[in-house]
Amino acid sequence: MEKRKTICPLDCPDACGMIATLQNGEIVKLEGDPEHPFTKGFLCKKVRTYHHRVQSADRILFPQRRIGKKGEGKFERISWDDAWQMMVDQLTEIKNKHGSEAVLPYSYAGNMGLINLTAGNAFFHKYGASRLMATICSSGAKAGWNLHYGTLPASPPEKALDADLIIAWGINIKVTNIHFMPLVVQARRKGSKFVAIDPYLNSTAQVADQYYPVKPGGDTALALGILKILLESNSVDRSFIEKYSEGFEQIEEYIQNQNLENFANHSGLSSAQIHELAALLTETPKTFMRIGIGLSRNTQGAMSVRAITCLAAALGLFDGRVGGGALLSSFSYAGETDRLNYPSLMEVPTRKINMVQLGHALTQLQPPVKGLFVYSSNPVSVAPDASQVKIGMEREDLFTVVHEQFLTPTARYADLLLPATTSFENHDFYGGYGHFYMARVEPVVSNKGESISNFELFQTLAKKMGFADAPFQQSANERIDSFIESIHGISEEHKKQGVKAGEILCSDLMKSGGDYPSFKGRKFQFAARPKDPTVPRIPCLLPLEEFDDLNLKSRYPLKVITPPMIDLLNSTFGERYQNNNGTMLIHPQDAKVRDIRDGDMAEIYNGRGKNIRKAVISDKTQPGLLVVEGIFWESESSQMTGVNELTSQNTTDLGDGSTFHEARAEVRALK
Ligand SMILES: Nc1nc2c(c(=O)[nH]1)N[C@H]1C(S)=C(S)[C@@H](COP(=O)(O)OP(=O)(O)OC[C@H]3O[C@@H](n4cnc5c(=O)[nH]c(N)nc54)[C@H](O)[C@@H]3O)O[C@H]1N2
Ligand SMILES: Nc1nc2c(c(=O)[nH]1)N[C@H]1C(S)=C(S)[C@@H](COP(=O)(O)OP(=O)(O)OC[C@H]3O[C@@H](n4cnc5c(=O)[nH]c(N)nc54)[C@H](O)[C@@H]3O)O[C@H]1N2
Ligand SMILES: [Mo]
Repeated sequence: MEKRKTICPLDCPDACGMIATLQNGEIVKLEGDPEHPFTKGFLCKKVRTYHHRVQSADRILFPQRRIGKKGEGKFERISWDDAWQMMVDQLTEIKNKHGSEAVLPYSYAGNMGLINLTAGNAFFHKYGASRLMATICSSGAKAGWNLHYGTLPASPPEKALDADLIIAWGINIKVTNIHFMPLVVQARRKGSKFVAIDPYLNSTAQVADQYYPVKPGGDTALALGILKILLESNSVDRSFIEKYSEGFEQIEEYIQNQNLENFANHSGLSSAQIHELAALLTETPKTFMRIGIGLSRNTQGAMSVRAITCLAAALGLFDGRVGGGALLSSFSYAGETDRLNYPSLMEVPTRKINMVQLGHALTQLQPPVKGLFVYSSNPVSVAPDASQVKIGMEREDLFTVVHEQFLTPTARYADLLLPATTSFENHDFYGGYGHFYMARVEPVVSNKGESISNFELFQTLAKKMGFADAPFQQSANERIDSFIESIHGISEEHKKQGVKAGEILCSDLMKSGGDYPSFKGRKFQFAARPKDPTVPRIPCLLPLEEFDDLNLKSRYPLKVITPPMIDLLNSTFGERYQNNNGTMLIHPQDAKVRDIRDGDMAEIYNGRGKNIRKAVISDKTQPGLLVVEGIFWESESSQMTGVNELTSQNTTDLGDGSTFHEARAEVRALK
């Protein structure tokens, strides 16, 4: 039996090395690649059976045209020739009648392969479409981190092996970054402590030595509270601060004028707990912070990342010490993204539309969106304020193309539904955002049915539209080669010789990751210089838009966070759990006053919509906080509601990011 190496395409920090075993041209087994230096031979449960997804009878295998109502999911098969003609006709007509900006491409990270991830950008630049701001995931967190730390590589996760204290701060490692867990296990064998800071006792916090139930949005207060204690006990790292940073005195001045009780109140922890954490950090110079994106998904989320990053720097964790550091995203390589996106094809800069505000874009925006082109994303399920998204998707005057593998809730609204390959059928190049490794892949199996990759879709469509520019003549491999040449992090030798498929490269940037002394003259900026002068230069306490809104609080007293569920990857694999509503964690006190019993079906609702879930009564969550895990597909049993009916189109304080963990709601049992 033949074995071929590939990389998991899913949007996850681990970007696992995989080995596919083939029999008669089909994948019969998927295993972790033991030679992958970070993921070292094991796969998560959901991906171990990914080949069933590749071969599934439910895959979309042919182009189809809608014959039912939008959302109903009724289609008839058409030929690719008819599909191309329909796209060319509609794109031409929309451009002539409404201007090219009336078309909105909507894509995200269903497939993290760089070539397919960015495949539509050249095409839509040439066409002159509106530009989608890729903000749904980490743009708030990254904006916060970059403001103080700069766009430099972060600490490699492997540093945690030598740490005496590892902190999982707003990240559910056992669910969303499982290959970091073996590092934690090994460090603990050598005596390291493991601490989790999270609003609920998630599966990672359950195995921690100590758990701190911070309020959602309370991390800025917590980090600054710790810093206040460190300052008072003279435990900050003055040597790092003097040599490798600027502006610390501004934070110092702010903190001196605040009292610890206030920080404690805003963090949801007691002063004693903050003292305990400060003491632990003071005693443990080898501290590694694994910071999650979760804590940034609120309207002061970039601020939380800012405060934690500044705390890490004040402790000197970026001085290159063994076992010390902090990792949000690895930023492990940088290449010329123009070689993927070709912005030069855009004749005039077109309008930008925030993907977090798709609901607004489809229902309110002027001039209106008339054509929506969705690929590698399932916005009906994943975008916030889903009831608005659906109202928009139902518009009869909106022409919607969806390029998909499965009949997702979004695909049901397509006028034209196109079959997409899986990553196993593609050429591509992958990096990881939780480590420093990269790899190139070749197809493992041939295209199923009449499916085509994102890359082939847009290259062909460009030709059908008469776009003759050079980028549209490239093959996938030519584009990969061109991008590889530009990557900082790939050795000159590799650039010259080329990168072979299946080979796993380590970024050169790993050596300097998290180590300011090696960043030659760059200084950590405690007092940042945000472009927007209304943004504070230092991390400080500011109210949250929805949680701290008193009017909303009186109507919707409960806070809601919506973190990932272990067996789903965002909404991918939703097809495996149809008619499963998922659960809602509710604290016993909140359940009691609402007469909700364990196992009841409950309706969580607010002014935007509702979601029906099975109640799990548990003190793993705090009083006043509902934890709603997982983006299950809208289904009959959930009365066609999804978790994102509850979430808002509000954005983060910086980076225009999503605020999935800041909604207010009320809940009642469905009896
Ligand atoms: N199994 C699985 N793995 C995944 C995903 C998935 O859906 N399923 N999604 C992938 C993607 S796209 C991403 S971006 C990553 C995201 O992975 P993470 O970086 O882990 O981010 P989140 O999952 O949003 O949230 C992580 C934790 O943050 C907590 N949290 C929420 N609000 C706050 C807060 O204000 N403060 C603190 N301290 N904690 C808070 C949540 O309770 C949750 O436990 O995971 C990837 N991996
Ligand atoms: N409530 C709530 N909502 C969230 C989050 C949350 O924590 N809570 N997390 C948010 C985050 S972090 C993210 S990153 C977004 C993710 O949002 P999306 O990027 O939309 O992620 P998925 O839900 O995984 O949907 C990806 C779709 O792409 C399809 N696909 C996969 N590969 C390909 C391909 O090569 N070509 C094409 N055409 N299609 C392909 C898959 O079948 C799948 O349906 O969701 C966000 N939404
Ligand atoms: Mo994400």
